[in-house]
Amino acid sequence: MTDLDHRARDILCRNDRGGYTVPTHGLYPFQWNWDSAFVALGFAGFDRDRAWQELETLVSAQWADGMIPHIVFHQHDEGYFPGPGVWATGQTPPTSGITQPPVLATVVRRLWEEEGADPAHPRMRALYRACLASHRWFHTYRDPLGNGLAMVTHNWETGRDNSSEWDEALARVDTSGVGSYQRRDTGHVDAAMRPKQSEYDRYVAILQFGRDCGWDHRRIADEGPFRMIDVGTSMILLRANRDLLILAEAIGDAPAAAELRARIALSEQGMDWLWNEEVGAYCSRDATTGASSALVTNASFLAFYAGVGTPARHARLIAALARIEAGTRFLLPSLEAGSRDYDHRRYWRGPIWLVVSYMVALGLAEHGEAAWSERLRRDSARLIEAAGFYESFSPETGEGSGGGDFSWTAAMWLAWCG
Ligand code: 9YW
Repeated sequence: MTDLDHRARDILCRNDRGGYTVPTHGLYPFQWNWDSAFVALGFAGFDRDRAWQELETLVSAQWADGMIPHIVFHQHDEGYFPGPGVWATGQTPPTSGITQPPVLATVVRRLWEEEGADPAHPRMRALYRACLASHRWFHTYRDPLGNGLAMVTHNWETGRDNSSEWDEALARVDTSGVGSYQRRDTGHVDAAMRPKQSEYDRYVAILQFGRDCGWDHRRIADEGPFRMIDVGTSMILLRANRDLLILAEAIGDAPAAAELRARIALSEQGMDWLWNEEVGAYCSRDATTGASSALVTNASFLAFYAGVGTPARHARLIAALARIEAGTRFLLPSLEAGSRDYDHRRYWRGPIWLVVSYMVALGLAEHGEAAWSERLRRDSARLIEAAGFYESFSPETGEGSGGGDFSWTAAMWLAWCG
């Protein structure tokens, strides 16, 4: 084991709060949904029980309607805004009222296969049921166009919080009733690495809309102030449905398998609508206006991970990757340099996030693009080697940004790039 292997394990163990892991000490003191799925991959290499437990603790907060919340507030901490009192979801344990990208089923499949793929595996079977309920929640509440894509009703649900993709939709959000509040994030890290105040007001306004309708997910989906078809969530959900289908077939759950096959076919077709021929990439679209973001982000390349696209489209995506590579030092930036509001230090407007790089690299390898996949892996390793286990990294300088000793970055070192 190398020194960095030891450090990565140590970060996961130090961020362990007993059955779940905080993303980083201070800045994010609770359990986050997709973080935990990636963190389980990190634990899997040295503590199998703890890996499963991370996922089980997450789904213990699943709502009766099937939603797996984006944050679970297991213990009190004043250091984060918006905390449980602001969300006011009335759940036990307290949670936020929105979700995050459903990577869970894909991780469950991987852990289960690593352990011999026994259909009777009790922990897999319990998590299978949780994933099925969560995917059905997406299909019931988050497919307003009936085309198998995933709508998000808050930019936080995408996990790519301040991506430029949301700017136009956010600009329409009324912030006049937001009132005063105290941000906590800028007390932990440099404000230049975080969303701007005007953006934060909009995030809070969307939250308040959900809270004011008692977290009625039907109403939020129909009338909410922010309704985007997110390319990232849509691709991740498609992949997760494929992985869940493998589990359904192994278990012998024929009705669910049939349902998942139909869902997958619908999504494969629906993805056409996200393809922007002019840009040569899959882009998010506004569910209200139908407008394409026309932006190439790291999520655009999740098409490989989801298994969608024709050879011609793949060629255009690879051309976009080559163009991005030619213009920066490290892959894969969250936004292409030169795009509107690109900023190599500001969160999801440029910095590299290793969990997205990992999913993209996996998809590239599965589609015969071994050299590109390896390039992403090597760049990710170099970033950690030079800067440490940061939340994200500048694609230009390689410097770390956001929180340090970050759980999912450590997990990516252990499970993928290290
Ligand atoms: C916030 C925890 C989360 C991630 C998100 C990332 C950030 C939290 O941190 O959001 O308060 O802004 O954008 O993807 O799950 O690591």
